[in-house]
Amino acid sequence: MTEYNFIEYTPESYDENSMLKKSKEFYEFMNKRRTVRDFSSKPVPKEIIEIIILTASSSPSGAHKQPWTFCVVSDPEIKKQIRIEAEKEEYENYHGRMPKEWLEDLAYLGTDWHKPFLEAAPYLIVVFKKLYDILPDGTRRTNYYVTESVGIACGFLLAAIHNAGLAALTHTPSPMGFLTEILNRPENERPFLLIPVGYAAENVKVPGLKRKSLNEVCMLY
Ligand code: IYR
Repeated sequence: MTEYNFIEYTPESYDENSMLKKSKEFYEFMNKRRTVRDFSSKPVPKEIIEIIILTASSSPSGAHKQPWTFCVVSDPEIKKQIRIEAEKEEYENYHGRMPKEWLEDLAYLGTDWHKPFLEAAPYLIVVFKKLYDILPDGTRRTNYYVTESVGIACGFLLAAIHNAGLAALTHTPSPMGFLTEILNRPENERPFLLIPVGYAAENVKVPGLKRKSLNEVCMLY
């Protein structure tokens, strides 16, 4: 019979009042998170970023393959290269590649092809998804539910960034192939998200948006 390495696990448990209080507090805390596009250049200790990435990497994944690589870019030269290539693509997006409806949907965000945050933020976390693993002997081992897994890990990442009192932007320059080249990533990895991280700029402004109510997002059966 196969022996499995199952170990004891005791989840934290709380009485119902504490659960309610903790849940409300966590909701209120998470509901304060906003995407920002203006960053302070104030430095952030690298150790904080590393712990944030460990949190992201603690997220569940298909067959526990952890099919992600988080590239942390702080080198100003590499940030500049990324900005130049992202702006080239975004220029095309805003000048013909994005259909009218998309541009209309983005209008209230005030975005355009200029991406100064790619140099201003102290860190760019470039998340890659690993379609398969390459074993030391060169053979391929497939990964499962890669997009779902990396999406969940990015959710953990954004929550950890917010928990640290830092700000982030989930940026998706499109297409993102230039990130593979600039960061010299192997053939089994694909760029997934580009996340500038740092302190929000002083007096930063964000769009005045409303979130959907529980009734709009939740159906009870
Ligand atoms: N990638 C472009 C356009 C853009 C698309 C969506 I969907 C957004 O929520 C925001 C922007 C850009 O970064 O400007």
